[in-house]
Amino acid sequence: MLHKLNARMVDVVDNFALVKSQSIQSRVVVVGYEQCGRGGGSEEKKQQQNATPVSHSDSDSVGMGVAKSNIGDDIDKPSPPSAAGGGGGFDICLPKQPGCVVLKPPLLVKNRERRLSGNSNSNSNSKNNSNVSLLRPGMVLLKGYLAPSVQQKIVEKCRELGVGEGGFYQPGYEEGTKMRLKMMCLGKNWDPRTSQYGDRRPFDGARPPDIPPEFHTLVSNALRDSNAHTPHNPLPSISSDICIVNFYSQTGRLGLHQDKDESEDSLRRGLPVVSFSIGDSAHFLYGDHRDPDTAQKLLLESGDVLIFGGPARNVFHGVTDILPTSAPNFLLQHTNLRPGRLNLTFRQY
Ligand SMILES: O=C(O)CCC(=O)C(=O)O
Repeated sequence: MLHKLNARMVDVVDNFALVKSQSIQSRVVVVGYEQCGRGGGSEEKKQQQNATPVSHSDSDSVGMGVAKSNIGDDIDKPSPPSAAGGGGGFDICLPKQPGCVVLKPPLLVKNRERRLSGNSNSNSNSKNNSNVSLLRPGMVLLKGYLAPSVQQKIVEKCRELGVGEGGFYQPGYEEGTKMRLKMMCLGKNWDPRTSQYGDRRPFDGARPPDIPPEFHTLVSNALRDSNAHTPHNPLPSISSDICIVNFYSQTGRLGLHQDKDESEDSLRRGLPVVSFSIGDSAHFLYGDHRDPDTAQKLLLESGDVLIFGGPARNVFHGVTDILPTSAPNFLLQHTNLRPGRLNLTFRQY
């Protein structure tokens, strides 16, 4: 489809270097940095909302007691688990539009996106430690920790693994009801029907893909940087052998639950869960009880890393809603990530 170039677009196109072009039959469609993909964007996001959790009074999240095993309204109608698309899994990215040309943003736009993501160096996960909040003992938020290029690589890797064997599928509970997200396990499989870890997925026998080595580095760097801000109460490091990757569409959610299917030793030692948020923002609840009314509410945005371990290891947590069109433009531009949110939680069994 030929897009009309408005005055802003002309300006944008004037300033951008063409990095990739596709000639489709006799016509080329040029789509500017702001417009290819989902549009909308996060430039207007109010970052200060996030630093301080506010008290929560939503009533539309029903808690779950044992790790993700009680049914809340984070579920869809009954049906067996299914990997979308035969042997392959659900594709978290949309097909590229024919003729859609990805343009390099000018320095001004790049710098603004880096500022929004709290990073000055897009080649590392973060060099900027100023956006660290201790939410409660053992629970640390690294705001905008993952640099844009890192977020992009994570999406690309998850997409690649997600469409293959052991990739994204829609999980369901024992009762046959489905969770309101797509899931892929790396390292070990977590089975929502039994709340247990195993080497293969019971419903199709697939082995979970390995955790990519670069993900391990990100996790240990995040823990190191988090501990630098809490030197008197450092969290133990982990050698993560499980990563649960969730993809929430814009109607996705996950009820309040505890992560307590890891080994007794891991739980006893308070080995932290390290969680990466990418794509659309989400409202995240956490608290001491499976009660949304007393839980604290936090906005998790693309690039945020949340860590909970030590005294916070058993915190109840969940996702009440996904904020539509809140993903950063750079990410949509470069990955064509579907509307929704990608979340990776790393744990050690
Ligand atoms: O999506 C999130 O931020 C939380 C995910 C989560 O709680 C889980 O996978 O156990």
